[in-house]
Amino acid sequence: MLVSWQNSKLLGFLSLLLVQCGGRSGILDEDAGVPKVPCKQDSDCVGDNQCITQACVNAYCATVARKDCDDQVFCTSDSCDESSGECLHQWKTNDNDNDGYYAPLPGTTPGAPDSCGDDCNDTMASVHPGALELCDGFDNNCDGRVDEGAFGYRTASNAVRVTDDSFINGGPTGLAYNGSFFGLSFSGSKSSETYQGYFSGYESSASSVISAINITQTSTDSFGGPVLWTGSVFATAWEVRGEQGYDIRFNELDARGQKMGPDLLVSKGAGFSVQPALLWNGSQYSLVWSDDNGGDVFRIFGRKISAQRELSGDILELTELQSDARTPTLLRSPSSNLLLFFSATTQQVCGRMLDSDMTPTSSEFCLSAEGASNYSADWVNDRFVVAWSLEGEQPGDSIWATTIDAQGKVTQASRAITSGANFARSPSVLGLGDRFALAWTDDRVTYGHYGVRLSTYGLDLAPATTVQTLAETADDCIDPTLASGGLGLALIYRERTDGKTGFPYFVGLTCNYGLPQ
Ligand SMILES: [Ca+2]
Ligand SMILES: [Ca+2]
Ligand SMILES: [Ca+2]
Ligand SMILES: [Ca+2]
Repeated sequence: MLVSWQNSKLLGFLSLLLVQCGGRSGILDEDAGVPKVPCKQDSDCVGDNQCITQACVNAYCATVARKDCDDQVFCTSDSCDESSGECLHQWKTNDNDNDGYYAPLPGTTPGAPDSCGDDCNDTMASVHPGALELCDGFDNNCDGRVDEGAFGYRTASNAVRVTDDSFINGGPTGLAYNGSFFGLSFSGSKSSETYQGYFSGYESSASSVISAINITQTSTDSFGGPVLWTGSVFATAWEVRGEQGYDIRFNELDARGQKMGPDLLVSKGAGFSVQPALLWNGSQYSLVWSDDNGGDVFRIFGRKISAQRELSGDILELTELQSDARTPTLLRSPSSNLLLFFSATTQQVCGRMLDSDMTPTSSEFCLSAEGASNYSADWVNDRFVVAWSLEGEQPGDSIWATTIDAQGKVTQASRAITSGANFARSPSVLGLGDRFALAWTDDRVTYGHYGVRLSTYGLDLAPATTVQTLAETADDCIDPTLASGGLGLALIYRERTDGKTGFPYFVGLTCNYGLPQ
């Protein structure tokens, strides 16, 4: 409700009358610290601030009334414009993707009465209540189910090699969809050069939108890192080799892959700061990485970064010295954050709950048996699904998974969720609301030879579709990563030409409709 200037003057006049009748007792504490203005009558006390009423009290101007702008609406922040005296009612959350639906308050469920917003994804304009459900890997209509009606996914075209012939080695590191194409990061080296981190763009059809921009641009080795889309920019972080060890840098990229500003140095000090992982919570970034601080044991550290690409607060220590912690990831539920890491001491996948300020809210816990290797996780409906492979002297024959709730409590004991191969490794979990997709590599087609598989699973970890092969070539296809977007999902993986060399590949996936295959 907006109150006009005239009305506000009238209200001021009425309150002045009331004050005068009451013998000038209603002086407010607005004037504390303000120099006193002498007066003889009320008309001497006309100030610039239209939100207050002043009167002459004991020969000095005093504030006797302040305009009440409270609209009794929980989801608005109320204020008064001092120059006009108009009440302002600012909605507490934003509509960042301009689809007409507000984001929920942090820590609330979209559409809940206290959420002040029902947009279940405020980085995508194609997602909001009532939207048409498309095959795009997102829950367009905010009913809690992604691509409902689909029975899994299949490749939409042939896979493309991301690197051109100038590269002699490389591997993918990150993938995110921006509403029109997938941004992809990879590490690559050209003949006799260092490794560098690159950024490319692909449509679902695998046609190139942005070709291999070197985004790390260092004279020493640097590598690609994770990529996410905030709704307006891509964000990425990477590691750079320096004289003393490695450092972590961060930047944002626009839709052409161009940096939004100078690189931000996030880690500091001697030693190895490596393996960055990124999370965006709608208003700021959380960046975590593994760091030995110049000592012998790696721990996980983190730092917040503002939407203006500025460091926010100091470096936070997120794990304890008791375990050698590597390869962190950070995930978000509506009410908590989950830090996952790999304990090199016990060879286990471990974790810890954090609040949105990255303050630990639980002690550390481990989810896998000893002997675990690669892991992946995502938030699915009301739980985190965490998957890993086991690796002793050789890889185990299955991908394992468990589920934990938003407080970190295990809700389903870990168990093998794939079968039918001799060796299985490198899971990639992608939440689909009421189920999840899992990509992994195994040798089910030819003994000892890796191809990329995909299946979807229910919340109870039971398979919902049969296993699809997404990549099977003369070379091993390893290290798959899934992301939502485009015609459904997209997959990046590495085709390994021998023990040491390989190249990153991209392929779009689309929904299978009809009977399960
Ligand atoms: Ca919105
Ligand atoms: Ca939206
Ligand atoms: Ca849906
Ligand atoms: Ca969809």
